[in-house]
Amino acid sequence: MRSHNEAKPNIIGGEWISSLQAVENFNPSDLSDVVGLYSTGDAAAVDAAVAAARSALPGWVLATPQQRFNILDKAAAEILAREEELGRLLSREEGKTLPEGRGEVVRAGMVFKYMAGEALRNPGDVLPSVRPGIKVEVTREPVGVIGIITPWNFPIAIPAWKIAPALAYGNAVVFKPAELVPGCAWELVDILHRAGLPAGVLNLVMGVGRIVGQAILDHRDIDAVSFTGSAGVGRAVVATVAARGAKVQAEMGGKNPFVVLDDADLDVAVEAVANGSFFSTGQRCTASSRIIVTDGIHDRFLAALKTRISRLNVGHALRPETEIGPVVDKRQFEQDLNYIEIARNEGGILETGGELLKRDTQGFFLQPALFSATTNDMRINREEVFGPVAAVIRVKHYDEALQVASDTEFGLSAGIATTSIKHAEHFKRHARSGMVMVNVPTAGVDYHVPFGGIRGSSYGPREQGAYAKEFYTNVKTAYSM
Ligand code: UN1
Repeated sequence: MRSHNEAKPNIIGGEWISSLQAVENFNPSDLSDVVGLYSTGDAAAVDAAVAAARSALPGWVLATPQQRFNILDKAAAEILAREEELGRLLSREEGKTLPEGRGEVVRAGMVFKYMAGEALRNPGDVLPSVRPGIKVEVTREPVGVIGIITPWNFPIAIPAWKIAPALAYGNAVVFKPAELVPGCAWELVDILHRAGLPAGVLNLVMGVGRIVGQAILDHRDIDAVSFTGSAGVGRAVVATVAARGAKVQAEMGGKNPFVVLDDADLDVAVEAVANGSFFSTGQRCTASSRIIVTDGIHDRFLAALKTRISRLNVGHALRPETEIGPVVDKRQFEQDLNYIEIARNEGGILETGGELLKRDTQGFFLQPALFSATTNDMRINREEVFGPVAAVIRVKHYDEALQVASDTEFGLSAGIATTSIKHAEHFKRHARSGMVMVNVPTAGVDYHVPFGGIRGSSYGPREQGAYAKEFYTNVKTAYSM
């Protein structure tokens, strides 16, 4: 941390406010490349942001659906028009490949387009009362001031899918992006202001979780908190926010299974696992990390998968030939290596990968690691790694595969590769998870349908699509005669 007046400022009450402290935003593909300097806030900055949000709220609650639509739609158009530039910034600060970065920017733009429409579609119900002469109206109201805390692995899409519905349904926001990726977050807040968002409706306070994040969780004037991050932090977030009686939604980790049955199309299965386990450097809560394979296809599948992933081109995120970018930072890299060591010690066989690769820039380039001969009770199959590491578990038949798939504390996304309608339908119905994928990767989801899991993966209502209103609105029931 150092003091710097060139740093990108926090944005509070519509004003650009530089703080004395700033952090450097590094490029994980090239640690000598500093993406920029970004101000960091503190509890006082959060206080100021909450006060600004509070005073902007009444005006925003009364804004017409057309006014909200126009602002969100205009922001969407600018995000989409700047796909290449923002995609580059995203790849540069987070380390996913340029096509992945651009894809994420488009997704963020489409989220804003969708949610612009949601501002117009906020229906209620009118019902006759069970008592004579009385009318019942059920409507949805804004919740108030929302605290939004986002992770580093989707620097623009996750902020978009929390901020867009918050604004569409008439809430004001205090937003803290992950300290590793303030760049896209800053651009997004800037875009929304230039699209006409009134001052104070959306406030950006950058900085570290234990200071800025904690101040958001504890603030008595924040009515609801939406968080995405690790399971450990997520549980503490839920406990803290619920204890003061505020609304809370947390999207946390996964230990997502992908089942490969004897009757699977081999190419489909290999592609789904290569993508689901390793693309975006495996840094997705929806990544497949437990690959559950039945006896009859096990050896063929393992050989084909090993060939496919050992050829993946790992390198600088902005190079055109790169398929897998670097691990985001040293801490995550050490965590990945630690789990590779744990898996080895538990008796897993490292089929391929797991080593640090030398490239002509300095970064944490990790060859995707695949283990075989693992069992579901090993730590490698119980704890989230959040890196390019996956483990194969061999099972006898579909019933055992389903049982192993469901034997986890998590429950976000579960996949299966099969050509059998019977097994596909059974799996859709019985997999214990919020999302089920048949012959498609566990990661990489649509923006217009609900996203979320069960058990240790998620807490509170679903995100995205029309379901987002369950969190970002409160229901009111009015009786009149
Ligand atoms: C996806 O797989 O397309 O943090 C989205 C995460 C999730 C989002 C995954 N909340 O990885």
